Amino acid sequence: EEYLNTEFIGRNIYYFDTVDSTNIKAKELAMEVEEGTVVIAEEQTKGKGRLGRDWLSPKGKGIWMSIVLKPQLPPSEVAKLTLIGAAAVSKALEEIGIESYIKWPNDIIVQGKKICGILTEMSCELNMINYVIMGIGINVNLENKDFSKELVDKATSLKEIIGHSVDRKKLLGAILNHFEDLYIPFKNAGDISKVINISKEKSILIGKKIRIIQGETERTGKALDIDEEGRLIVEYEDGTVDSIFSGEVSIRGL
Ligand code: BT5
Repeated sequence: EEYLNTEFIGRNIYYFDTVDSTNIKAKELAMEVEEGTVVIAEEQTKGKGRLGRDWLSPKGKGIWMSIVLKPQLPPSEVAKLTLIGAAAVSKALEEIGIESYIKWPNDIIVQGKKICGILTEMSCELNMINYVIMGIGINVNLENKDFSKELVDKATSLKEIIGHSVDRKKLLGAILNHFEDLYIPFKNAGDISKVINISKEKSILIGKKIRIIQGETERTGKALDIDEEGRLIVEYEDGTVDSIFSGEVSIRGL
């Protein structure tokens, strides 16, 4: 509260000690709560990543939260919300002195390791969004021992980076403040110009050789840019250039 400067993002907070997933809880509440409501938990027992993957969410060590959004827009606009979330997290980290990179579309990377992931889910009807649940998971005070063997080399936390614990409330406030700041122009006027600037400035992909997985197909190419719609522009190995809306992207060789 004391860190929040927003009009409506995070003005209504549902706080849980333990939940299966804040995205699931937020979905249950979505139709009856106002826009900007945040569901947050100390621990998730079934934290979700994309495509059915798990998200490690140990008790008291992270920010595991979901924001309920109700933009009156067609579902085709929803991919942009993930970029807004990533930009807001990256800006908030900057505020506490942490340099981060955005791995389009939904990861935040610090010192080459994943520190935050975003899972955006939506419900729509008649080609309009009913609600969007934007799930954000940030590794704040996890220690090396909290990560599984397979995660320890590819994930990190703020505590690992800085060497001491970080105030989760302060960071949460900063994220929500930045989020609202970037979300309002989008909701009111479809304007994501600021978000695109941040996405490009902090992009870890632009200029790199990447692997793009979309459903069954996997291709390699080079990430050239992020366009004004938030799409990643890719040059494939055969020289053709395409822009992609979403997908699974990994940096080749990593
Ligand atoms: C994501 O999926 O990165 C989206 C994660 C979203 C988590 C938040 S927490 C609040 C809200 N409620 C939920 O239930 N979810 C959201 P994806 O790009 O598919 O990455 C998932 C992969 O990241 C896993 O397969 C692991 O390899 C790795 N991973 C799992 N837990 C991690 C962690 N705590 N930190 C870093 N990497 C992790």
